[in-house]
Amino acid sequence: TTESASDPQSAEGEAEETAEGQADAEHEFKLGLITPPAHMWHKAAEKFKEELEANSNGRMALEIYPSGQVGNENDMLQQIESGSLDFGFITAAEISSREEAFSAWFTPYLFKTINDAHEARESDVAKEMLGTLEQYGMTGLDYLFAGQRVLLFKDKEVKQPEDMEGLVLRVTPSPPMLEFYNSTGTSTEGIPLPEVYSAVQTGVIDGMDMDLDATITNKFFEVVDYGAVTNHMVWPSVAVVNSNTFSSLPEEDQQIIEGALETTADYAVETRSAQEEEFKQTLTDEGMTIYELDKSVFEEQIESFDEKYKEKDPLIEEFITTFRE
Ligand code: 3HB
Repeated sequence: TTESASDPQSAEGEAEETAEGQADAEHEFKLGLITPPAHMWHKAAEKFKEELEANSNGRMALEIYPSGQVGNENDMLQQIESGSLDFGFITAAEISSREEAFSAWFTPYLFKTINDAHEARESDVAKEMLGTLEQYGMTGLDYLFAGQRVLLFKDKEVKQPEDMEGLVLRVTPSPPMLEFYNSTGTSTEGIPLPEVYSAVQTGVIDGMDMDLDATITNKFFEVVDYGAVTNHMVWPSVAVVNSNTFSSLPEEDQQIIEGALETTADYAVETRSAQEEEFKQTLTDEGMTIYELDKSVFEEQIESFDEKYKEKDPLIEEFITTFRE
């Protein structure tokens, strides 16, 4: 028994080791994220914690703050910049509002699967993007994928972009995502995840850009009837850390962090890609009509996105040119 018996973790298998590790830890880091505990990214955060604490023999400890407990993503970025929060798993969508290069990840239909995107994260161009965050006092360490984007509609089975005319669609507040929808002629509202449920319930929006994991973990199936599995964009979060926190660690500890994140990223993509069919079935069982929508219906939007975004930033151009088949 340890003095940290009140720690909820101590009820679990390796609790003693973890609790002791925490008591003795040289570094006690905090990590924030917007998603609730059932979401893939929270499971990934737990994996990161486990790896970090085990591989450092308890010298490093991590406390996780899910569900936007320490603020929305913009707040978390500010806290990471100032150093009051050490780590964040922040959506690339949020980061694209600050650093345009990250928009490249939202190039429509650039990747067939999240495994392809997971591989692309190892490319020089993806790493250069992470490097752009240094100017904000943040070090971008890795990318974690939580599936691809789909479309949910309250009461209309949308089969083509024209069917969205006159609808108000929720989009994550991110310039490239808004650009894609605006090019369909749809009206968009940028609404952060925690506010989406009531927006659709009260009829402020008629549908939303979402992913299957968040559809389930936020219970959107209670308030929408149709789900078009478009898989039109991948959905990365970026693992970021305050630059001073990271660079002041000895090389060996930096490598432990990087290694723990690498294992976490692999775990996330494997787990998530294996859940695709199960998630569609869950939503069907919850009474939704789930259907596939082919890439071909968005041909015009794809072309106009590539054209517009390649001109914005050399990293975006390189990214699109490298990965567009
Ligand atoms: C979102 O749609 O804004 C969102 C979805 C996620 C995780 C975080 C944000 O799966």
